[in-house]
Amino acid sequence: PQPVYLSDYQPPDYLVTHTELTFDLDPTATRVKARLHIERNPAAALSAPLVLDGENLTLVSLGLDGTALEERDYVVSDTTLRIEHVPERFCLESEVEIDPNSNTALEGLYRSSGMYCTQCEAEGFRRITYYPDRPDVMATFKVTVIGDPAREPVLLANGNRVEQGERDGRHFAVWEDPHPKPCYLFALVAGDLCKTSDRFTTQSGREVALEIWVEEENLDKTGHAMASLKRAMAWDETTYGREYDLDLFMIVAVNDFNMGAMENKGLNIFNSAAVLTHPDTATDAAFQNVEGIVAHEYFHNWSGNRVTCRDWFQLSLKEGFTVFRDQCFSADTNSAPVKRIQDVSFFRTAQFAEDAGPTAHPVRPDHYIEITNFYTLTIYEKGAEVVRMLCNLIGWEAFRRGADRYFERFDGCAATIEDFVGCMEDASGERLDQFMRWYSQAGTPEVDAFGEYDYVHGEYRLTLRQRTPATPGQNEKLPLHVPVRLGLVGTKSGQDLTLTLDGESLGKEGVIHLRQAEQTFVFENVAEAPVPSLLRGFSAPVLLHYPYSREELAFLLTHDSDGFNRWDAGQRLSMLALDDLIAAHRNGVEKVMDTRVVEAFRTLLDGEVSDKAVLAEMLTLPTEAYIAEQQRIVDVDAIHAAREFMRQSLAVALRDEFIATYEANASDEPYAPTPEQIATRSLKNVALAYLMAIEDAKGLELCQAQFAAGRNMTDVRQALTLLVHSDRQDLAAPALKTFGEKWAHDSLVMDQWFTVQVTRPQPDVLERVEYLMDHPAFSIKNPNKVRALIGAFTQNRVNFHRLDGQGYRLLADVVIELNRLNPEIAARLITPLTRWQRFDESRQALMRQELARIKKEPLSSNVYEVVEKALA
Ligand code: B3K
Ligand code: ZN
Repeated sequence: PQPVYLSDYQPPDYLVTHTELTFDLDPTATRVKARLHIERNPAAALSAPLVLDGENLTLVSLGLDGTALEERDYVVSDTTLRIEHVPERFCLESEVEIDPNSNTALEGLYRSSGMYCTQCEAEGFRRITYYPDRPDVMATFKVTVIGDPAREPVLLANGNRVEQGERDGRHFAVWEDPHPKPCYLFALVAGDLCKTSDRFTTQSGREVALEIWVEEENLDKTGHAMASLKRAMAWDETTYGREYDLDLFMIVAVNDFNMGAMENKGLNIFNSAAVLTHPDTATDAAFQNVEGIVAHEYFHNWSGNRVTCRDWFQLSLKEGFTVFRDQCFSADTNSAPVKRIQDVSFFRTAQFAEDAGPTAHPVRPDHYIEITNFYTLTIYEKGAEVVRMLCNLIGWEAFRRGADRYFERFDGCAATIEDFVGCMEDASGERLDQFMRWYSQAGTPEVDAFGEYDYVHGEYRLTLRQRTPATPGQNEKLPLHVPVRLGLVGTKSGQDLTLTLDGESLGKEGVIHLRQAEQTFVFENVAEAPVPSLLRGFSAPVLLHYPYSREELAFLLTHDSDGFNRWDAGQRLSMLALDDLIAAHRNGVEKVMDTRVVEAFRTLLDGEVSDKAVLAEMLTLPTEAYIAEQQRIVDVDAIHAAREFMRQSLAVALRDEFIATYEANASDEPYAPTPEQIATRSLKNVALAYLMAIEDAKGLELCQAQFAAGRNMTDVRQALTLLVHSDRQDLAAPALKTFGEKWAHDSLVMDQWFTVQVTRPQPDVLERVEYLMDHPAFSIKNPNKVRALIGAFTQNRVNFHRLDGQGYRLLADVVIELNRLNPEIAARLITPLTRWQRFDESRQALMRQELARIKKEPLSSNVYEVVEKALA
C-alpha cells in the first residue's frame, strides 16, 4: 500500500451535480443502479479521463447518455473504473451487484441483525457504486429503495420521503435530499424497525419531525436520546445561531457498528450502545455518553455537513470543531468542572500516549496510507483542544463572529483548516500564523515552569520553557503559541492576588502567551509570597512541569479558585506519593503511606467541596494508565501494587468517613439522569469502592445490599464490579451468575457483563477471556463485543502485560482473525502492542514478536500501516 500526500491534492476533474440511485435489496445480491449527472470541472484539462472509485463491485452494465458502453470503452480495476473520453457534460448510468451479507468490514452497505444499513465515511461509498468518492464532490441525491414488504417494512434514506408504493410484490420508497452533499454522508436503512416520534420547532418556526428507529424490544430505551436531541437542537440555536434545515431528522440504532455513530444528512446512524438507555440497563456514564454523541452528530449538520472537508487531511476541521461544540454543550448541561476534569484526564492519558508512540501524527496529518486509521484522539480530542485555545485566545464573541463568517462563507462548500482559522483571524484581527503550528506539529509540548518571589521588590518572576519531543518523521520542532491561564494564590490570604504585568493589570486571573522557547514574566506589586496556579482549566494541551512541594499542592487543593486546578493539585499530590510507593515496591522495602494525602482526603470528606460530582473526582486516584504515562519505562506490577496500597491505606484511615459519605448519599428516589442524582451516585459509589478495597464486613454488606437492591444499572454495575474484583469469589460467582441469567437477552448489558469479568486484577483473567470468547453471547463479528471483551482485557494492565506473553499472544490471534473480517477494528485493537517502547526489555521482545507474527500475514492496508509504524 502506498501513502497519499496532502501536498498532492488536486481539485476533481469531474463534478457530480445530481445523483440518482436505485437499490433493489437482496441479502446476497443487491442491485444498485446509478445515474450520475456529471460535468467537467472548468479547471480541468479537456482531455481528462473520468476515473471513478469502486471496490468489491460486480459491474452489470454501463451506459452514457442512454447508450450502452462496450467493454473496450472503459477499464475496470480492483479499485477504479476509467473512461478515457467523455463529453463536457453527461449522464453516466451504471448497474452493479453487491453482497451485503458477506460484508463483515461494516463499510458500505451491510446487514446487521437482519437489517440493511450503510457506513460510508470515509471511503465506504465506493463499495456501493462507482463514484468519485471524495468529499469535495457534492451532489443532490434522489434515492429509491426497493425491498421486501415483510422483511423490510421500513425503507429509509437521506432527506424527505417524496413517494412510496408497491409493485410486483415488492415495495419502495423514494427519498430526496435537496442539500448537495459528498457521498460519505449518504445513508440507507431498511428493516423491521419501530420508531418513537417527537417534534421540534426551530427558532425561525420550521416544524421538524424527529424519529428514533429501533428494534421493537428497544422502544422503551429511546427517551433519553430524544430529550438529548432536542436539547442539542436548542443549544445550537442559542449558542451558534444554527438551526436545522430539513423537515425530518432521523436516528437509527444498529447493533453492529464500527464506531459510536455517523452524521449522515438527516439520517444519523448510531451504534445501539450510543443511543439506547434505560435506568435498568445503562449506567450514568452511558446516559452521559449518549447525550454527548447525539449532540455531536447533530452538531455535524453544520460543522461537517453544510460545511464539509475539502479532503480527508482536513478531518479535524469537522471533528475537532464538533468535539469542542459537544464538550461545551455537555458542560452547559451538566457539571462544567467535572466535564472538563473527565475530558482532560482521558486526554492526558490516552492522547498523550498516542503522541508519545510510533503512530504520533499532527492534528492535520500530511500523509496516510489508510484514512480509517486517522479517526484518532489526536484528530478528534487534540483538534478540539486547539479549537478551544483559539476560542480562549480571541474570546467567545470574536470566536462566534468567526464561526458565523465560516458557516456563511463556506456553506455548501468543502473547506480547509486555513479557511476556518482565516475566519477567526478576520473576526478578531489577531494574527494566528504561529498558532497554525498546532495543526502541523505532532507531539505533546512540555512546558517547564519555575517561579521566584522577590520579597524586597514585591515581584514574582515566572519562567516558562517549552520543547516538543521529536516524533516519527518530525525531528525539528518550532516553538508553539501556548496560552497559559494562571492565578497567583497568596500563601497568607489564600486568595488570588491581582496580576500586574508590564504595568498592566490583568485582574485576579490572566492569560499569558508563551511564544518563544523560553520567556520570563515578571509580575509586579505582588504583596505576599504566592503559589502559582498554572494552566487553569487545562488552557493548552501541554505537559506542565512545576516543582511543587507537597505542602504547596495541599494548599492549592483547598485554596485554588479554579475547580479544575484544585482537582489537578490533588492528582499531583497523589502522584508524588505514588512515586514513593512505586520506588518502595521496586526496592522491596516497606511501603509507607504519605499522611499528607490522608489529611488532604480527610479535609475533602469533611465537606470542603460543595459540588459532589467534583468531590467524587477529587477522591479518585489517578488510573494505572495515567500513572504509567508518567514513567519512561512502565513498571506494570509496581504501579498496581502502589495504587492498591494507597487505596487500602486511605480506606483504613478514613473508613468512618467513607461509611458516612456512603450513607449520606444513598437515596430511594426514582432514577433520573440529572446532574444532581449523578453526582450523588458517583460520590456514594466512590465511597463504596474504598470500603471494598479492604473488604471488611461493613463494605461487603453494603456492596451486597446494593447489588441485591437492583435500583439502577449504575449502582448494580458498581456493586457487581467491586464484588468480582474482590478476593471474595464465593460472593462474586453467584452475583455474576444472577446478573448473566437476568440479562442474557440484552446484548448491551451482556457487553458490561463481559467487561466486568475481564478487568479484574486477579491472575486468572486470561483463561476467563478465552472461556468467554466461546460464550454464546460473544461474537467476533460484533465490534461492541470485541471492545467489551478483548478491548477491555487489554486495558487490564497487570494481566494483559503478563510476563509469559500470553496476553500479547491472545491479542495478536484476535487481530489476525479480525484483519480478515473487519480491518478497521483490527487496526484499532493493536494499539496497546504498538506501545512496546515503554516497557522492560523482556516485555518489549514479547510484544515485538507478536507484531512480527501479525506482519507475516496477508494484511489489510489498515493493519499494515499500524504494524509497519510500530516496528519501524
Ligand atoms: N464522522 C464519524 C466517524 C466516521 C469514521 C469512519 N471510519 C463519526 C463522528 O465523528 O461523528
Ligand atoms: Zn464527529
